[in-house]
Amino acid sequence: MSKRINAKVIVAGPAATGKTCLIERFVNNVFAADDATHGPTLGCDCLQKAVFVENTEVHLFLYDTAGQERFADMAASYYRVGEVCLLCFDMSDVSTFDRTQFWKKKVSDHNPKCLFILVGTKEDLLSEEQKSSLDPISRWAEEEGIPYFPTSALKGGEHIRFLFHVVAEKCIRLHLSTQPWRRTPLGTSGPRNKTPDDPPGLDSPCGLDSLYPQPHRWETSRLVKGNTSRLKREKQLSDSAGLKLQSSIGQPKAGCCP
Ligand SMILES: Nc1nc2c(ncn2[C@@H]2O[C@H](COP(=O)(O)OP(=O)(O)O)[C@@H](O)[C@H]2O)c(=O)[nH]1
Ligand SMILES: [Mg+2]
Repeated sequence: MSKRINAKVIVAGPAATGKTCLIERFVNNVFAADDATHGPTLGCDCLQKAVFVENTEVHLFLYDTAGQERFADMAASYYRVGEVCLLCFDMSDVSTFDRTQFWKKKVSDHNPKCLFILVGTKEDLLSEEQKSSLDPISRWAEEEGIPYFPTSALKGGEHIRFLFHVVAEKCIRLHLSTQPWRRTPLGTSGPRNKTPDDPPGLDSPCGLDSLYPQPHRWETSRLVKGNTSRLKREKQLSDSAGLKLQSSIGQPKAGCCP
């Protein structure tokens, strides 16, 4: 029987770094900027998508915050409930990386336990030479023990799927650490008995060792090509999971928080 967990993810960083486009690419597999109505995020939006990691259904609630620093405190109620924070910066404008420190501090002040993942956006705009000029950022992330993912919402693809897979794994680990009795005993096909104190980066390039040996399944009909019954199943799941939830400013709405 599959297990289900709800996980809350804050997406933060300066305005126009591509936070909304990143989320929309993951949730709906579209490039949001192609939509003529796309504009700056006001307050905080929430989108949900479920991801399967082995036999666990992880419902990711993605809080898409506004990037203007003067609005930072309006999203405080989201910072408090977030388990993981994606700190976004625009790889084509390195000054946005410096400003992620403001958002990191803001989230940490409200939620000292929140885990961070650094996300570089708009990688498609960089030449190979420009990409290597960002090596100090990778080194900073490594020194801080923060996983780092370069992405492009324009191109989409595996990088973004892998990023959210890692987010889901991280959330599973957090849930296991708060509910240790749920761990599967050693020797079964379930998760390995890792402890929450395991240092990151033991056997994974992204700084996280995988809880599960099997690849994930994605809960959306768009991303899956396969036989009809599987597609039907995926469609049913995406109908219930891929919906865009209410936008709200300041306070999380009932439907937006698991
Ligand atoms: N080339 C490129 N442009 C992007 C990408 N993601 C976002 N953008 C551009 O950046 C603008 C701001 O993106 P948005 O997601 O609204 O930023 P947010 O304020 O951080 O939510 C969009 O209108 C796009 O023009 C990307 O992956 N590649
Ligand atoms: Mg936005």
